[in-house]
Amino acid sequence: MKILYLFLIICFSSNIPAYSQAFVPNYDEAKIPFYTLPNVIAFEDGSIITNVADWEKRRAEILGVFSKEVYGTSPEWDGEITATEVSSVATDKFIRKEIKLSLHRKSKKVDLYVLLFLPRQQTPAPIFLGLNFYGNQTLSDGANVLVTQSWIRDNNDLGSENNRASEKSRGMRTANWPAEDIVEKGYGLASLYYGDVDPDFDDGFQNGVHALYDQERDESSWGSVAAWAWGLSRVMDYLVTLPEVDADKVAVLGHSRLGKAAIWAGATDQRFSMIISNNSGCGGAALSRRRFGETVGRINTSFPHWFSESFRQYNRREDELPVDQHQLLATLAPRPLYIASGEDDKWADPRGEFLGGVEASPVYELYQKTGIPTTEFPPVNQPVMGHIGYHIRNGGHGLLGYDWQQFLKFADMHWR
Ligand code: GTR
Repeated sequence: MKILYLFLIICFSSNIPAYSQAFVPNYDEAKIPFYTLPNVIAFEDGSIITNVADWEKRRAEILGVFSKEVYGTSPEWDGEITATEVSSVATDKFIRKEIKLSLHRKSKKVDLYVLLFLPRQQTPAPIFLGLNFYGNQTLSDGANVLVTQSWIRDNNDLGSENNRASEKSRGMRTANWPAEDIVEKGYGLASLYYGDVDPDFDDGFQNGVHALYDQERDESSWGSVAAWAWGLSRVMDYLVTLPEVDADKVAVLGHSRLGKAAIWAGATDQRFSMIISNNSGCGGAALSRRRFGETVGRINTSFPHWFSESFRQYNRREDELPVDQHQLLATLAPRPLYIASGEDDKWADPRGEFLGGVEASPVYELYQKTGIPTTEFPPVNQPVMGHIGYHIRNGGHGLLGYDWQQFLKFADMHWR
């Protein structure tokens, strides 16, 4: 009792929420609490779904629940987008363009800068579209790729200070975004800085694309993950207008928090015909009820701006969630979905990410597609690929060359 009292005093006096002080992540499979997942192919009343038409009704209900209780509801886009070419460079292998997309709504405007690599040998080209963490300038050595002017996290290695990016970061993420390998395989790559869409700090939703809308918020309003996903849809609005792009083959992908955004983008926008989640963890591909590594309570405490306020009622109450993440993955069916984990990325719960895919698979089967072709957790560096693909590679949290090689294989398998 004395100890508890002391602990509370420390929490109050240091202004740190008791949750983060008390939180100890579980990394032991044997200590996962017993849980029961909502049946992915059942209606809320328990009746089993046996056909696609019923599933699609259920799908709409499930998305409604995720909007209301998890990510928050994003507004319909009713503004206008203008595109201005900032630069264009052609090599014998690819064309690299940077385009400013200005989103106009009422008297407001937000600019998104999209970096686009298009292969020369393939028109129209299938495209991988993903948000990046540190600005377009990190994806290319090209001197004319703009250094982002948006708010950015400080990072010594990349030379960002006082929340501003610097020249030092130019080209420093090309290993994570291997544009040359991608175009060589006949695919295009489109990327934009996620902070252009919504700066990643708790700003009361005053800036980024949230600011395009009136700020009357309630507990189900869109958080940042939903805003990032919404931004991806605005880029899609633009990509579909380009003759060089095969709009039926646009894969949306993301790493980590941006993997969560990629999944939500795929769920809310059917124009994305492939979805790739890299190390997306809690609020992404991992089952929340497992409470392995990062948990709902922890993520809502560390990042209160990522999800809707209503998601917080499930802090430490995962069993009360009306949905779990396998149901979100199921809403992506029958589109190919790839889930990638890192062996040492325990925080993101690799096995929970795999199980998310396994538990989504019955819905793929309703469409006569194989989801993940095995229920056995595969060994490290041995990908499995059905209509849902999965790998766990060695190494930790990151978007690596190995991951891209599998994404390219998966795209070849489904699109060639
Ligand atoms: C972590 C967070 C994860 C993951 C990661 C990232 O701090 O707890 O959910 O999203 O950040 O985005 O790199």
